[in-house]
Amino acid sequence: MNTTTNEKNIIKETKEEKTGRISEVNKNCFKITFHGEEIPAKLKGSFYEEDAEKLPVVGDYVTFLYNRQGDSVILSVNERHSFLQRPDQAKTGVMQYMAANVDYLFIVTSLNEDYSYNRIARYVSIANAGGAIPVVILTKSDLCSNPGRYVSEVERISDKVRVHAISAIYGIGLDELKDYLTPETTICLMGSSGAGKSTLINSITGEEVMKTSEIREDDDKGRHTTTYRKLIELSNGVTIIDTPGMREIGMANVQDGIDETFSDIVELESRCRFSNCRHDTEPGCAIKAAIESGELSVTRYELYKNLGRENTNNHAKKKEISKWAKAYKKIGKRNMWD
Ligand SMILES: Nc1nc2c(ncn2[C@@H]2O[C@H](COP(=O)(O)OP(=O)(O)OP(=O)(O)O)[C@@H](O)[C@H]2O)c(=O)[nH]1
Ligand SMILES: [Mg+2]
Repeated sequence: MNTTTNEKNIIKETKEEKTGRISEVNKNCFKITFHGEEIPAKLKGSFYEEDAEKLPVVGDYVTFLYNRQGDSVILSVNERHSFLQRPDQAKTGVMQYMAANVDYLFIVTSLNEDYSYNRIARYVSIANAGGAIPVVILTKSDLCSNPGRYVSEVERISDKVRVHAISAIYGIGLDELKDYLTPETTICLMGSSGAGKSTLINSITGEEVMKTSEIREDDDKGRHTTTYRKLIELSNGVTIIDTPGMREIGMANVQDGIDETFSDIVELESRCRFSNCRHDTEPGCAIKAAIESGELSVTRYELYKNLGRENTNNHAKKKEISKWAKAYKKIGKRNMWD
């Protein structure tokens, strides 16, 4: 790909490559944090030939040519140590790439109508698939008479999940989060609108870094106050990524994450007498035996099966779509009047 005039000018002016971190993405406009500054940047032309998953997302470390006068140019994305993705809301199987280089995914759910065991399990699988550690934060404990009940329920999803019940408003449970707030750590917050993600960030930082707003009284739903993903570097060396509330969270490309979340079920399956056991009427079925003895709960097993099924269906859709996209790209490159 040819270097554009703008790119040439920047190369002439600085000739210096720097490394920074993507703090915001807005279509083709990016912001990079670099020594406490936020620098506007665009992509080098050759990126437009790349697959979507190779484009920079919030949290990516990038090499760029620094331009003090205008947009800097992003040259490449450094290798990621974790990468969070999910299928888009329309369930077309097209993936949405959410954040990179996240150490802990804070799955934020409030202890009101928003609480959903099923949704938490989905987020946990996404964190496990993407290489981030899932931490469930049950917010608004001040509005709930028995937060402990929910904590134990979430703990039963997987032994790989950590759970904390907090109240950002009353400062309850915030001390427990200190262990995560260590220098060079990146924490990403995800969850429904109104769950209290931005409020929690403000409580952690002790400043109003993010805007928050009241939820609707009739159904406890939020107002989509945070509208784009935003990376914030705190003075203590912790990096936080706030995200807009998500209505639903689908499964695709995360079978490994589902298997990790439900590793005990995978292990039980491997103990069935027949390797192709459908856990139905086959003799020597370890799953049925575990359910009968009470070792495995039916609800949890059903959840594992449903998430797996959804993941497989969406994966098939994704493959079909990428076949179409590739064919379309090829046609697009030929002369239109051929
Ligand atoms: N009672 C109570 N209210 C809380 C708590 N945390 C947040 N809230 C309230 O919940 C409402 C929504 O909080 P936000 O922080 O804006 O929620 P959000 O998750 O960032 O929402 P989006 O930006 O829309 O995704 C606000 O009115 C907060 O004051 C809490 O611990 N207890
Ligand atoms: Mg918010």
